Amino acid sequence: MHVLALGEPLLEFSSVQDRPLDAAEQFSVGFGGDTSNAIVAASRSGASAGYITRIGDDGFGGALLRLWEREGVDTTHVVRERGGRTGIYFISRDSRSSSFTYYRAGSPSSRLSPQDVPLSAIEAAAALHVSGITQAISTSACDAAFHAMHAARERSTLVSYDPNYRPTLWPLERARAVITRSVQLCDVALPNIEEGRLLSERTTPNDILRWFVALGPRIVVLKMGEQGALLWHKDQISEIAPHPVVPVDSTGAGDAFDGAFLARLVDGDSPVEAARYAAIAGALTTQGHGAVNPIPRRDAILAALHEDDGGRQ
Ligand code: KDG
Repeated sequence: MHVLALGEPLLEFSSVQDRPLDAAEQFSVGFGGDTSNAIVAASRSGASAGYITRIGDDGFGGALLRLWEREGVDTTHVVRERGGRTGIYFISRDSRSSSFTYYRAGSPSSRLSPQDVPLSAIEAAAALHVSGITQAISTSACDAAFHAMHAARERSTLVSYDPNYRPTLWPLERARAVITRSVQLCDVALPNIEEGRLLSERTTPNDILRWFVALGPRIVVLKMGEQGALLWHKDQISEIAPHPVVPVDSTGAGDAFDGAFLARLVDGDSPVEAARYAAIAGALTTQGHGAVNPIPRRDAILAALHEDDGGRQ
């Protein structure tokens, strides 16, 4: 396996109209869960990918299993809990922003624990991807994430970490403590600028980037949406230009960036090449509704990269 991820997948119900949740009438059904989104993106970019999680034996768990099977994501380490109710979330939006409402308390993934972490699979993987959302949903899931990161470090498997700070899931002070420790443990940190601002209490992109760099990862990518990204590697900061798009829905764009970045990195791209590729994956993910459907495949990303390069060979 090139890339393994651990976390909570969710079924996604996205309001078809621009309305608050109490007035929404129709939803389109999709898939979400940041680490699941990332692993699908890695697989669509050609990585052999696997997922570690717990889901229910309900219909939503079945739908997720079929998603991963269709996407070629290995499910050997997916546990189906008898009687478990897989977590779901709703996206409602007004003309300017969207908001997430979760129904995930007591979900099977909130019972993830260190016993669910497959040490031999982590040893065999090139990279392990985890996120702050998993650490926020329960103490045992937080323990599982740390156990997996420590195990990966001890086995020289690259550790990738996205803070994905969600204010509705945990208080900022606890999030900051857990995220700081996790960034210290990872090789690749993939924060976005909004959470970076809150966590670091700094304002400029360079200062935010440097706050993460000071915690010790080998590579930091600060994702800045329509502004592109800043990459830090080997004492150098590189500006990654945005791929020009008019966003329709940015759900899952950062996760797609993560998965695409890892897929290219473990395949031998330099961090700059991987980040340029991943910025396009993230941008193209904003071109449709929902987290998973619009995640682009490798060919589409390479075609857009070629265009950005002015069609040069
Ligand atoms: O990044 C998109 C995710 O936020 C979405 O898929 C749902 O994982 C999710 C979460 O917990 O917010």
